[in-house]
Amino acid sequence: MSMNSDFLTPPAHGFAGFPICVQLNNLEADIAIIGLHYVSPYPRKSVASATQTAMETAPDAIRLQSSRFTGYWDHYDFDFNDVLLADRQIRMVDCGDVDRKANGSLQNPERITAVIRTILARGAMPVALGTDEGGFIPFVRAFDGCDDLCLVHIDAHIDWRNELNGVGEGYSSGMRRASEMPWVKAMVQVGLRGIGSARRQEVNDALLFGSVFIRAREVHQKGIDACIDKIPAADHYLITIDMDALDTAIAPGVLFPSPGGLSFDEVTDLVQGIASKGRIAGISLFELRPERDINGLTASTGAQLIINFIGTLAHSGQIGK
Ligand SMILES: [Mn+2]
Repeated sequence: MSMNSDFLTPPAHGFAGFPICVQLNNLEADIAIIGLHYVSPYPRKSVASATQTAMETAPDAIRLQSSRFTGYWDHYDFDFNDVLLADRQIRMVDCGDVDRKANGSLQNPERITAVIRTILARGAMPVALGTDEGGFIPFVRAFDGCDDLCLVHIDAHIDWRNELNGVGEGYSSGMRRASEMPWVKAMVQVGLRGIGSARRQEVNDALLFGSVFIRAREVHQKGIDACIDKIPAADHYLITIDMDALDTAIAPGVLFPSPGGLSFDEVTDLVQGIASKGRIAGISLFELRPERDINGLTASTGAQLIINFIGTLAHSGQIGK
């Protein structure tokens, strides 16, 4: 598929002031921000489709909140008790959005997979900002060249439905579809709580696959180190965050808010623990619904998760030099 930006649209402002690169054939970067627009093809008019017509898209909402960190890359970050990028040279770009201008159907899995594959082939790490978590399915398909991949799914819900309303490529089926991909060797699901789409059957299927469940309550009670010990050893880890994993107090802008979620520190400590166990292959962040957000709070939390993630990669020596 041609990568001549037929379906990549530059944003008005790059994430945290990063330079913009929508010509992926010229991509030279360690970190590549990429916005995904995808809507689960559920037949009923679902709340999920509301974002299709929202004034502000999730990637742009996160970019807007990231703008206050523009030029701060050599500043001290007390989360690390050091400068954010650990004095390393790291090339960071924003590749714009896949199918930003599309109207109506936004079921564009082939385009998403092709774009992510190209980013990986150029040696950059994809940092995907999406809305509907159905977009995770084509995202993870692009990692077929990555042996021994462990998914770290941070979410209140397990997303193991084989289908919902006859649709198998929606936001309730992401981890089920991923489990069917031969390169996905292991899975850990962190932040589980409350009631979601899973019934006993989906829980049994996930456990039969070997998914490791770490409930939000377990994180709160035992601490993050005990949880990191439960994460399977793997050569590569692919992290995906559903914003509803985080506590509603810092991430109210989601479809299914539920109290008792993870704190910012718990998620960032988890990511740091993963970076100490193996190589991180990429990250995706889904399910921010800007039309439900309060004062951009969820988008701000999302932006700071990404900035902290980049800092973690720098401090662990996984990117830059
Ligand atoms: Mn969820």
